[in-house]
Amino acid sequence: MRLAETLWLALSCGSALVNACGGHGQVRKWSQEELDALEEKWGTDWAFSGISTFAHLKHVKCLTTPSELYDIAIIGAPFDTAVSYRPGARFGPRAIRAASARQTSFRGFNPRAGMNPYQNWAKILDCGDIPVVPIDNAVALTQMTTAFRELGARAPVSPLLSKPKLITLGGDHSLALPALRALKEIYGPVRVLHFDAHLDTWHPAKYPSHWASEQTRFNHGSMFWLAGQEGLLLANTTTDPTKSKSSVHAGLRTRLSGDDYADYSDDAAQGWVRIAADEVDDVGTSGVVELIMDTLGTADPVYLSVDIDVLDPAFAPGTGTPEPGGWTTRELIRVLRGIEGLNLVGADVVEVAPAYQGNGEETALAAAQVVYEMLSSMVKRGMGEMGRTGAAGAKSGESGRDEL
Ligand SMILES: [Mn+2]
Repeated sequence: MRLAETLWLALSCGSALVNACGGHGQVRKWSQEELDALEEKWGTDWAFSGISTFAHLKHVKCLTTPSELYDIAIIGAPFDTAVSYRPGARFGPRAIRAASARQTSFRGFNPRAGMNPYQNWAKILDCGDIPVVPIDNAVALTQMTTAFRELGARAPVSPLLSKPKLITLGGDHSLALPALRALKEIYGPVRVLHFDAHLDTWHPAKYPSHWASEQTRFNHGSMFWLAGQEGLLLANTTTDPTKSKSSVHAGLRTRLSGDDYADYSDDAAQGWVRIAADEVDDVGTSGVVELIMDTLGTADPVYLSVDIDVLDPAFAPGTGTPEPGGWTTRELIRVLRGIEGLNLVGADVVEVAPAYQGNGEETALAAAQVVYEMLSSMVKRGMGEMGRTGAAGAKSGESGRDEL
């Protein structure tokens, strides 16, 4: 070795940089103080900086990281080949993540709930997307069912939960079927609270075609009919008359098949209560909340499914089957805030198809806010079980911040 090289090595590797001489099996050990200083210096993201995850949450591809535990997982299901009209919801998860950018843990306090879901007892992760196959719906259904089973059966971090909760970013609405299959295995049959312009309890034959097949039965308008057939919904499995109407639609304004109310009769026979979009004008958002809570109660497990087309196309144009005459974003959020007492065991927001809206991101912004309200309700219920309340309702003056 020439003198100059020897000198250089001695100077660099013999100095404070000694452990940075990588490539020879030496890895510098960073002290916690140094790491804290780096975090202090570079660790804060602006709303518009950083890689896009939901609300800047830590991203882990949970399906390939079975050792990673969480209390609530955000999981994308970018699938849209079971739709009956406009495709495009496969781009929903990334649009919702982008629209959630102004949600951060340091400015995440929810004044109505009196707590910050991102600084509380729950470990919340963005688990990435299920890589759903777009060219074979039978495989896609198997993939989604398998993924929800694996993610939903994992041990939670908090002793408050028996299992973690999943919030799915759709994707078209058919993903509710695999989600309910996974929930059945953990909780038994569940109730559903379904916000939508449409019934989605249609018998597959209501999509008439000479070319109908076994596979065409699985679509984004029939998944709740299929769920009932598979015994995933409480009403179809109980003889208790108080639970014969176990699930609720809210925000309906769909046209019906044929020349009568047969679709409604079919729906009622499957155990659903219907709240039309127009009813908000008569009873207000608080009346809608009352109707929902009277049916669902606070004890039974509930799956909350929000089709963004429950909103009027003026507020959410970026969706596959828009129907005029829907709720405003404010009305939907107000109703969601009123139902925080439900025992939510899983949720989704679906049918966000960003290609059909302009640059304003209205649809995805609404969906991101819906997820924030879902998270707030799930975390707040856990606080209640710990004997804590949110800051707004606290009698002892304790804050809603994480002290665990
Ligand atoms: Mn739907």
